Amino acid sequence: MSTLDQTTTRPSASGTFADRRRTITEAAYRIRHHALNMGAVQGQGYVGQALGAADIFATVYASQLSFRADQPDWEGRDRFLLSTGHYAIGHYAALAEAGIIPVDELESYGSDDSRLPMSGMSTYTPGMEISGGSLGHGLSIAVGMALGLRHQGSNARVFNFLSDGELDEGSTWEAAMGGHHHQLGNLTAMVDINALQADGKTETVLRTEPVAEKWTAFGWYCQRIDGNDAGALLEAFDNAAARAASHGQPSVILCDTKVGRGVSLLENREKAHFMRIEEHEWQLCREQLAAGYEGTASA
Ligand SMILES: Cc1ncc(C[n+]2csc(CCOP(=O)(O)OP(=O)(O)O)c2C)c(N)n1
Ligand SMILES: [Mg+2]
Repeated sequence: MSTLDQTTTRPSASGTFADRRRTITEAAYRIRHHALNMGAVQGQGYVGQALGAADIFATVYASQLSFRADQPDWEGRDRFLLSTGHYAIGHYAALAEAGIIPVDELESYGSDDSRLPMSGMSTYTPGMEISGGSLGHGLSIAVGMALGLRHQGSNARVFNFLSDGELDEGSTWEAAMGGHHHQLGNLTAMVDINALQADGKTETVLRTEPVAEKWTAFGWYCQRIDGNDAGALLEAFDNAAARAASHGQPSVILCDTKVGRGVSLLENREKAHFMRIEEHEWQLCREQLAAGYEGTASA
């Protein structure tokens, strides 16, 4: 939040690259920390995805998105669409980090009557643009929104977060064609390639590689990066914005990430899609996260 001005919270592109990267690294740490605390309340959840994608969420909210924390439905906002409803735990943590929902509310994640259900719902949560639990629909909605905003003469941008499992869905590729056909420079997709799905490794469920070549063939400006590297993320999102301005072309950023990133106990879990974590393990997770972060910060 520190880089955002108070009225219209378009993140500042000023400051050195190192400063901007540090802001993202710090936000990503807090997002991971929040996600562990949220998971601990239920003893389970999609914690691995939140840890894996924290750097992506942090980069988008701290360096790209224009929004008003106290007015989440402000018309001029950039739209962040969470296609993967089950990643909501990570998104809620990012919304709290951005000041859109209170940090104290995070502990209600997954509880009855909470505004933070386990799968993201637009009707429940401020800042949640769509209900993305039925996978493979986010990009189609994003294309429609980007088109609609352009028709309205709005400068707002649309960001769509997808998972590698969603590349199995034909609707994703129909939407990709639409984004190219309409030359939607106001649209940026990011794909969390964690090589995992509910039924096992992505390569064993449906071989989608070579992914970059596919997006390029579909007419998108495609970059593939280490999605757990804040510097690489920042550079890729900045490149995407510049490309949109110069070419009016939709962008996709393919982010290779590691499930459970930052907590070695969870990075090596065999069943990682939906994690059950024993009561005594949560504190160890927090300690491992903090130790890794302090190691990075002092490096
Ligand atoms: C249309 C649809 N089909 C199936 C499911 C059931 N489902 C929920 S999560 C998931 C895995 C999708 O892959 P991915 O998001 O890459 O999994 P992760 O990386 O989170 O393990 C599936 C198949 C669903 N929610 N929607
Ligand atoms: Mg996956």
